[in-house]
Amino acid sequence: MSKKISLTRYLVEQQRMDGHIPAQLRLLLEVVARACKRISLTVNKGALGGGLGSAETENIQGEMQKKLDIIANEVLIEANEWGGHLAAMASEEMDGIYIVPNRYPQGEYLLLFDPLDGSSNIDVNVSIGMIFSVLIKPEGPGVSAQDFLQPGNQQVAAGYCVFGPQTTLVLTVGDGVAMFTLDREQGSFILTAENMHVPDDTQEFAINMSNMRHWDAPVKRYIDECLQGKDGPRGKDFNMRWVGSMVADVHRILTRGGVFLYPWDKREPDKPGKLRLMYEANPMGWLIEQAGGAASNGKQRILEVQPGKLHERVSVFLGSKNEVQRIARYYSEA
Ligand code: AHM
Ligand code: MG
Repeated sequence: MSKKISLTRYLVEQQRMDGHIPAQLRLLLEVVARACKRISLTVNKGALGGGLGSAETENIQGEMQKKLDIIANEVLIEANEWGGHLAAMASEEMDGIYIVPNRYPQGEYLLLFDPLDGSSNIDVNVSIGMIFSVLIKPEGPGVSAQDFLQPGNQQVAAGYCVFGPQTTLVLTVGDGVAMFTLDREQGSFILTAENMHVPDDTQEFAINMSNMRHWDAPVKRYIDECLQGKDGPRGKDFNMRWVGSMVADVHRILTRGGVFLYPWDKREPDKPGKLRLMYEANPMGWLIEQAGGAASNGKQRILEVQPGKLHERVSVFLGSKNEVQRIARYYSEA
């Protein structure tokens, strides 16, 4: 790329292009990016920044919270509550919604986030990230958790930030997927890839294999065929990668293709899956679709799943289109 394009310039140009994004949405995305820079600094300091270790508290999902889960959540709320662009926020780390306090103007957007994705990787210096999704508050007075319960196809912006060897922000406003890399000397995100594309085919899958005995038949069939490689029905060898941070696994897939699976399993049969629909699967699903891939729960497009509650869970199959379609076919044949 000959001249450097900052995130600010990219968003201003998006705003100018046929009013592609409204000014308030541009502000929102800039504020989210600024919060990501702050979280990135804390992540980079590691043990020196007081961000490692357990907070000794549990979130609504019954998961132990790490100090960094709570720090990142606070950074995102503080950064976003005063700008006048939001009506309310929802997070993996908060039971209910956070309504913008009365002392600040209320905007028309709703922001959802997983402030720190891949929490089990924080203390071992492996890539982690944050994921976000933006919806428009339905018309009417006040704001309630009900206002958030919109399917993913209603998102107006979505993205994630990976805190890895590089800090990388990836986003969509419904016009393809763009990637920005944090230039630490300048303190700004610089455009480093546009129109990211997930190849239709792949020879790489990502799944937590230790859960194999708990999977249902279609997932067992799909992975079994991958493992048979050249000698099996697929006629080609597959490679496996599993970072254990969805952001890092999805980032790899957006960069070079692949398929990511977090299926329903028998460990918790009453839950539709481990990952959360509204602030993990929906934003990632939309990004992958915007890059030409597919995202399904095995039975329907993730973006068409109607959420029944804020912290709803879902099975996730996303990435290279032909693999995701194959898994969906195995479900329909089962
Ligand atoms: P988190 O948001 O609490 O970090 O949990 C979600 C993470 C995903 O990033 C990742 O894909 C998955 O959980 C890893 O699960 P497992 O521990 O089964 O490997
Ligand atoms: Mg997560």
